[in-house]
Amino acid sequence: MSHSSQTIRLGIIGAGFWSQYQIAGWKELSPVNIVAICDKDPLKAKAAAKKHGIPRYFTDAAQMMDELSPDVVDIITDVDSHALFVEMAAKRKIAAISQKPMGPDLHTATQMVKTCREANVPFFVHENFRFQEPIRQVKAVLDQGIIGKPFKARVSFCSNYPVFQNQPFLAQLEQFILTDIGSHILDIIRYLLGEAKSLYCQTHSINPGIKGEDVANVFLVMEKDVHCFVEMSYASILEKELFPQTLVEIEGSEGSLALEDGYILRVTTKSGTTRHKIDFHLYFWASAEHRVIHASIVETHRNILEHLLGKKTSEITGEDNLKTVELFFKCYDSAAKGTIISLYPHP
Ligand code: 89V
Repeated sequence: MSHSSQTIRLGIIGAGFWSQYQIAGWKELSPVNIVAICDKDPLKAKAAAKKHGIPRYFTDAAQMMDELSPDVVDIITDVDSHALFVEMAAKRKIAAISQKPMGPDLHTATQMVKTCREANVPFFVHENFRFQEPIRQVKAVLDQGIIGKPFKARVSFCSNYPVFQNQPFLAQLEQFILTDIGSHILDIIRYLLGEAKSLYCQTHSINPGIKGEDVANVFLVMEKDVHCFVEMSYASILEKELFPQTLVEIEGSEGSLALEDGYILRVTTKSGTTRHKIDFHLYFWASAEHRVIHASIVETHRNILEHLLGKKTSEITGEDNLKTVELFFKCYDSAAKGTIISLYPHP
């Protein structure tokens, strides 16, 4: 599919909490025309169309695809419906973007990637954390070789933020923190440090009001021999609530770096330490508490758009994201069995 001189015609599936921000994010990018929105609830679909100036609304995604043949659909729905909509799009040769996590299990996610590969249809997962400006800047320091060869890392996302208020379905998930936040954090680790060769994971269920686990601690050994400790929690009552910050510390042969509270990037070498505060765009539609994530939505969309316009391969294709999906489902296997899981080498 080549759209080099065209506008990309986009259909939105889902008018829930995140949809409003993803629509706003798409509207920041000029060659995109949102042609319709679909939600099974007609009132929600109609209200979202009115709010965002979208010309058509539907309650049936197949009907939307058949009537309007969008170039791409952005599937912003609960995890259990992702495969259905991706398959619906692939059958019609429409490119698809799935919200994370890609699928409810590794087998389904693998099938989704296969379906799109066989239909020769571009498929992306809306994995936005790696596009956060602070994470991009950590990667730039690593790529410049300032701290030498990394050998140890610690990545932390620990909070007591009431995430269930905006997204009540999260409280009903049997597998919660590794699919919801692990999908982001383990993807950041792959982005910064490459693939893992083994992992060990333990989980806790602390909040009695939710079905799944809300704490996960993971120890990864990376193919490049970095030892990486990852802690994720929505049960952490800390002195300072850090949501939605991801903290990172990486030690290398020539120095160390840290992404600290307040988006401060510290770099230390034998010549000393520098610290600077990382700035990122504050969009008018972003909420104050999610602003780092909301800014990253635009960069996520830009990356997908460049792929659709034939400019470069996206970082977040389904093929790539399947490696992240494999990591968080293997974490569940490790926690259930209490054993270290070896991962296959990746090409
Ligand atoms: O992006 C997300 O996964 C969101 C949040 C960071 C709030 O958990 O659900």
